[in-house]
Amino acid sequence: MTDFKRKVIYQIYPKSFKDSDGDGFGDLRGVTEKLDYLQDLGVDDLWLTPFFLSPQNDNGYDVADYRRIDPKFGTMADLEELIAEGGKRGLGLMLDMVFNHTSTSHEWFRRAMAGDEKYQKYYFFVDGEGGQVPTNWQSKFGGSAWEYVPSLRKWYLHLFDVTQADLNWENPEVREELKDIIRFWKDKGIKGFRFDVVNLISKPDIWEDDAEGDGRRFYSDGPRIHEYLQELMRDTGGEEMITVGEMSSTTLEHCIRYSNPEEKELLMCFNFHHLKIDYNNGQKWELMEPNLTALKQLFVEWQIGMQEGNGWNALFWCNHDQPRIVSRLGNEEAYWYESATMLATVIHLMRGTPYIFQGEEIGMTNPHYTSVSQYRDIESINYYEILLAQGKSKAETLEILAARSRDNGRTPMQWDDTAYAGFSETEPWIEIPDNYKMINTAAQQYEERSIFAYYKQLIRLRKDNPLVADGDIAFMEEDNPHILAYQRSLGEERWFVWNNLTGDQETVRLPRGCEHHRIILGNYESADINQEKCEITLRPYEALVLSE
Ligand code: TEU
Repeated sequence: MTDFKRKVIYQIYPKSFKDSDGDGFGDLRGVTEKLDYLQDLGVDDLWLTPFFLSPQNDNGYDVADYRRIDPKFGTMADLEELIAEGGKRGLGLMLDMVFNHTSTSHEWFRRAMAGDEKYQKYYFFVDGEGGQVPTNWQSKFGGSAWEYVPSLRKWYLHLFDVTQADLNWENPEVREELKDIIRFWKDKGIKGFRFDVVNLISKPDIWEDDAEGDGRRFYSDGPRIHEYLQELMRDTGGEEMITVGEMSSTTLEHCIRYSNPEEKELLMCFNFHHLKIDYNNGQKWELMEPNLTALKQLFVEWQIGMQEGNGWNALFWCNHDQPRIVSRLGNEEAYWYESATMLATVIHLMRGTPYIFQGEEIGMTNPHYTSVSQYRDIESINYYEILLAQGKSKAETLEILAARSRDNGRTPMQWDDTAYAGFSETEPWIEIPDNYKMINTAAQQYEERSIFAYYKQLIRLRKDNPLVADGDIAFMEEDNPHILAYQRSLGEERWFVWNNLTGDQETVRLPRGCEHHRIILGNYESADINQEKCEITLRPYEALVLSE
């Protein structure tokens, strides 16, 4: 499995992709309807977020049965059709395995609650000393990470919602159950897996309070994490699959181990450090202007670090947990096209495998909701109350949600300018941004100068040029916080990639060796290169790629 370096993966949030049966809720047949569109874009594999049986308290990340499809999304026959139709178009399917926790509606948890000791050992049911909560750890969605069960006189651990109970990977029976689930889906023709918060699965041996934080330092990249991943891959034929781990609050050292082929763990990992550069003091719910210097430093650290350690990055800006990147780091009004295409260039030509989140390829924006009633996400709704209780005004709280809510990435895919953006024939489960009349696939798919066409070119470049997949990376303009620039090289070949991260004009030096260049790609009609002075002037949000 080495072709993953040549691939571009497309993430689908099925609930918001395409509704085929008119209930306002996207489904698997909706995905099948749009396969030609995805083939035209040129992506390789499709990662679908969870559509398994679930009470949907966390939009499917609370799984009640890993082998059944939630009727809201369709049937097993629908999935089989999607696999077959995808296969005809060279599109492989990747599933999202939520193995850190199950829904409290899962049969295992229900049996545990009914007193079955075998299943209590599948989770962390803990006696608190003197009836006290076992530790002061906080749930990532707000409040304590422990819930008391009076009938058992024990507490159970939930790092996420109270209806998402953490599984006990220390128990070998749990590990065998999870391996069986992988085998089940592989047999159905699934090509790969994205493992949800997989670096949180190994918990410490003793439960202790965290005097410094919310507890994450005890369980992120926990004590037996590498052993568990190796075992899972060894026993399920991991080397035949596309595998990516979602790593929460991780380190470079661990990610090298997760993705270095010699360790036989995963092919690649997501980390989130570059998406916290607008968190004030690391706090998601405190707004701050993006720190571009920090952004650059993080890219340098992770790109060079992973290269030296022979690890592999999953490259991304957007997913179903993140605000839209053009709203966040770009300028969605004055430079919508330029900033969306520049940000795409940054990611797609670095060393790693790029992921596109549905709608990113047409420059979809945040919806700019103004009322709490427009939000659906459990985290947003919890934090609305938490922020108000902290004394923030309603207006300030709504401003924070509008910038930070995970719902920003979950609005329906904008297919055309008809009612409900062509997503559904009826009112969708979550409101569509007003700009769908202008921003939609119909307006872009066959236009020469469109964000869609630009993404298509970036994907093509990776397929046609081994340098993009296999080349080395080195950074340029390291001291200029406004320009993110790097070189890629393979053998005799060398490319230079410049990205102006700002709305101001910037002049940079043309590097030696680049006097007789060729323009590979750019998001302005022509490049402003002064050959005599050996300079390039980069206009607002300009991206420019030259080869020697
Ligand atoms: O997300 C993991 C995660 O930690 C975050 O991205 C989370 O949204 C953030 O810390 C909250 O501020 C994954 C899934 O992508 C997410 O949708 C699930 O809710 C979560 O795991 C639990 O399964």
